[in-house]
Order: sequence, then structure tokens, then C-alpha cells
Amino acid sequence: MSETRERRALPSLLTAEQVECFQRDGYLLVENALTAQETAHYRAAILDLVPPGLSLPPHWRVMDGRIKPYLPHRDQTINTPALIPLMGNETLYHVMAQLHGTPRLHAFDGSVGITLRNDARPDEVLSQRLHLDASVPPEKDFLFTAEELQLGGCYYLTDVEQDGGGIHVVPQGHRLVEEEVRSARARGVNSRSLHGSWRNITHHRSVEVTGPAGSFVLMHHLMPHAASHNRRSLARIAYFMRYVRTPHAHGAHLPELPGGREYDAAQLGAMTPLTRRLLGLDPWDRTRGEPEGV
Ligand SMILES: O=C(O)CCC(=O)C(=O)O
Ligand SMILES: [Fe+2]
Repeated sequence: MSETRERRALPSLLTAEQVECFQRDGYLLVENALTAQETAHYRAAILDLVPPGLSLPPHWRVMDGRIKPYLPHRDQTINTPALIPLMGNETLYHVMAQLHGTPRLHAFDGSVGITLRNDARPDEVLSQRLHLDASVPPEKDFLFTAEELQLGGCYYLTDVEQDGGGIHVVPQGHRLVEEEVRSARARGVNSRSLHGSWRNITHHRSVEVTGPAGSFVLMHHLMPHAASHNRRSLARIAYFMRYVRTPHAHGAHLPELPGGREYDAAQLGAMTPLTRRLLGLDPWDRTRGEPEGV
């Protein structure tokens, strides 16, 4: 099927108003990205990673009550057979394809953040500085094109109420970053090195994104964001994903590990044809002779 026909075959899950909100604000809460059963299943799969005696493996990271599990070999992509289907979730894929304007996407990340209640430093809201993730290699300039766009964010697998460790974002932050970069360039200033290479953004105000379990907090890659302290009893459980067009301007569609990722039989068995394409195991153009759609 041609890419144009594939595009026409895609469902539009977001309303025109939601698309407009995302384009204006640079973030959007997509509710019901998961059913209640899916949410419970993935939450349990993440909690199963935590050793019962709470003896956390030395290669996991814990910052201000925010636990970041790693698989052996220090891999933060948590793609166990129980969690791989979340990397290929069809609802979120269709949302991402609608916003990217193409069905041919690459999906990656799969990292987890469990934010426990933290009673320390009650005057502080953020547990991290507002930052941009390293979606554009530091030696490259921002392009501001669709080929560079990364749409990422996290599933909330628990209800996230105010002060419950929700991710913080800067409304319209993606536009503020673009304006600042363009104006720095016009003055001959190296825009990549501003604000500690965009890891330490202190001049914008942020808001916490709250939402029910099963939501996805969608963010533009130029959105300044940060983790916040959880002041509530309920731990916040989040699973992060990113989607880019393939090919992507800076090669984000290419395998993250030299030689590509290796999957065992249980992981391969948990993948749908869509998941295989999203993870780069099958090409998008191998559609001849297969049923239409994904
Ligand atoms: O856990 C969060 O809310 C955000 C974490 C984050 O942005 C990061 O670690 O880069
Ligand atoms: Fe981040």
C-alpha cells in the first residue's frame, strides 16, 4: 500500500480541538490510551520488577524517591514480554501517526519512573531542573522540521493527582524554545549551549500534568519538562515512550544499540506485526500481499 493510501486508512483518534491544543501548548493529556485492564496489567508488570525485599539492584537509579529500574546490561528500556505490548499499543500508535501525519513510525524508550512519596524539602516542587531530553544530538543544530519531530511522553499507570509526582511542563514551551533559539542564532550566539545545553532551564514557569491511570502525557521534543516530588501516599508509576518518523532527521529511527537489539523467543512471541515494525524488526514497505491497515 502506498504511504498516501496508508495515511488515508488511519483513524483520527484525536479531535481537531485536541490537535490544536497540542500544537499550541506542546503537550496534551490523552485519556483512555489504555483500558482499565491494560492499565492494571502493565502496572503489575512494573511492580513485579521491584525485588520483594526492596533490595534494589546496584545499577538501578533512585533520585528523590524516583526509582528508575534497569534491565541487566544497564538497559533502561524495559521490554520484558509482559511490557513489550505497551511499546506497540495500537491506540497510542494511532494518536502518534495522526500527529506525525504518517503511519511509518519508529517507537523507542520504554523506560520506567516510579515516584515514591518524598517528605523532604517541602518548599521544593521539582525534583529535577526543567530540561530538554537529548533528542537532537548536541553537535547538531535544531532544524524545527517534521523530520526532526519527536513525540514522546509517558503513560500514567496510577492516578496522578495534584502534588502526586506528575510530570511538569511549560505551556507553549516548545514555541518559547524555538523563538529563543532563532533569536540567539540571529545574534550569532550558539543556541545549543544555552541554559547548560538546555539541561538547566530556570526562566520558565511549569505546571504539573495530572490525570487518571491509563492516560498518556504527550509532549513535543522541545518541551521543557521535569520530574516533581510526590507528596501523596500513592506512588506514581509511569512508562515512557517516543515516536519518530522513519527515517528521522538525526537517525533516531536507527537501532540504539550497535548491531541492533536482540530479543529472545518470549519477547518475539509478545510482538504483534505492528510492534515489529515500530521496533524496526520489519520494514514498513513490506506490505504487498498483506491485509490493508496495521
Ligand atoms: O519522571 C518524570 O516525571 C520525568 C523524568 C524525566 O524527564 C527525565 O528523567 O528525563
Ligand atoms: Fe526528561
